[in-house]
Amino acid sequence: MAFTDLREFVARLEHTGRLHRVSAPVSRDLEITEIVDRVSKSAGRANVALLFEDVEGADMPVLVNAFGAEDRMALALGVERLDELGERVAKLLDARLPGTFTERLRKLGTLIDVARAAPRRVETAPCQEIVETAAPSLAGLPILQCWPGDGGRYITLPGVFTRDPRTGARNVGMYRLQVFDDRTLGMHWQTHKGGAEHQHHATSRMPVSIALGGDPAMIYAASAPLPPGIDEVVFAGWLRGSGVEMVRCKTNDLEVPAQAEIVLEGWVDPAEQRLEGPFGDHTGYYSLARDYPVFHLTALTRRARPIYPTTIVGRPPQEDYWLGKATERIFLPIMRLMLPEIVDVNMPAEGVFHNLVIVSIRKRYPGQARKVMQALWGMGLMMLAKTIVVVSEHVNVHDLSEVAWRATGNIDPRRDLMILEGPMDDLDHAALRHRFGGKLGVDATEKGPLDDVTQAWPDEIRMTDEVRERVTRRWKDYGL
Ligand SMILES: Cc1cc2nc3c(=O)[nH]c(=O)nc-3n(C[C@H](O)[C@H](O)[C@H](O)COP(=O)(O)O)c2cc1C
Ligand SMILES: [Mn+2]
Repeated sequence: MAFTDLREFVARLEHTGRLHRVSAPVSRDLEITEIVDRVSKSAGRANVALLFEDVEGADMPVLVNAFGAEDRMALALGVERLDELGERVAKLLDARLPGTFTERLRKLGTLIDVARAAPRRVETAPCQEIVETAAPSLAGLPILQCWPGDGGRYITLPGVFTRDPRTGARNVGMYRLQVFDDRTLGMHWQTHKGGAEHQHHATSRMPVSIALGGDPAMIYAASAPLPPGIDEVVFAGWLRGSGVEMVRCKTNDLEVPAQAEIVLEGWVDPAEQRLEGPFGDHTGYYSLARDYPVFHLTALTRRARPIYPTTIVGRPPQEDYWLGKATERIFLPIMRLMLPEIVDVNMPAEGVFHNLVIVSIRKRYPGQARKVMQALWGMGLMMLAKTIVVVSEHVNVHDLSEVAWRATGNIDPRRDLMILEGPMDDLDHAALRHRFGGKLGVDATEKGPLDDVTQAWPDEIRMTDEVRERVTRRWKDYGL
């Protein structure tokens, strides 16, 4: 089921006991962070979405942690388990394969979903109930200072809309924005991202629009690492099962989701840079202040009574872990399409997406674990993965205790580690150079005749089925 907008999602969260309203007055400087950090790191029902209704100096509520647990992330995308999304993608990819007539008919149904995913242009939009073009200002927005060492206030849950200056193809990315003043923001699109690519090809001022809020699938889609040229708005429409309504901006020729809460219209000059940061980042460290492009505001449009959506990043786990988990589940079938030996993938919270990727594979020939690592390092934003650990197909990649056991026991470091160099995330603070550094591949699969072993590989300890069943059957007899 698709949500029309953020408030519908909020209502559903509240209705299902997944949202807590904080009516006590709170400060947008650090206090909200400390509350959210505790809530997002707690387990079970204590981890809820938070709607702060009385934020000092603001006349709109602030929504945080709406996506910060598996069930809320799944709800946002209209499923019960995130794995269902991967299953939908797998079906879509399979639809092109030949089959019997009825099979193909059924597959056609899946394809028609794609046609329904196309965005729909509308002329009037809730996000333009109020239009400020004469003297637009960010001053009315409850933009947070998240951490004590931050260089200022940051918008943290935006969809940044741009078009490729050469082809007109759209990109939407989630890139944080630092407030420089009431009309100027730092545009933190990192080197390898879609917005930076567009800027690279721009020869003059480039229109940029920023949407806050909108239906939750669209918010999520901004964070998804789709291949260049694939439109996040179509992807959001496919996730929702219905095209996203788009409206033309007032002061540039971009379109934004009509159902957004707040829209910032403006431009970026490809020649202009300014020091952005530091910012308490999702690595758990402050990212250093560096030069990034600058966004100039030309209009602020919004609903009459908007909700301001934001997120806190910091030492994991935080809300962004769940946005990433959705991506992991959705992209698994696509990885499998290229690398059919892949069984499962886990990017654990501790690895902050790019620091640790655990992959299980079906191994058939020498060097296959290395081939998988190298292919992943060549696949989209997987290029930024620092450590890739490959385990055998029967290993549960989501059980970090099992992975640590196998990955330390099953390797001879002289044979099974591969160290090479490549592009690194802008945020990697340990790389030898900014954005370039070493990568580690760990082949933690069981070794056998394929792998040049000189001593026989032992069997893993397992009880016989017969005895296991007997003991289960007789468990009460033992008085345990
Ligand atoms: C909460 C959150 C904040 C993010 N902040 C940034 C950021 O400041 N800069 C950046 O380049 N990527 C950031 N990302 C990651 C990008 O959104 C992600 O890489 C996405 O793929 C970008 O879209 P693109 O592939 O179209 O460039 C953030 C992700 C999340 C979930
Ligand atoms: Mn993109």
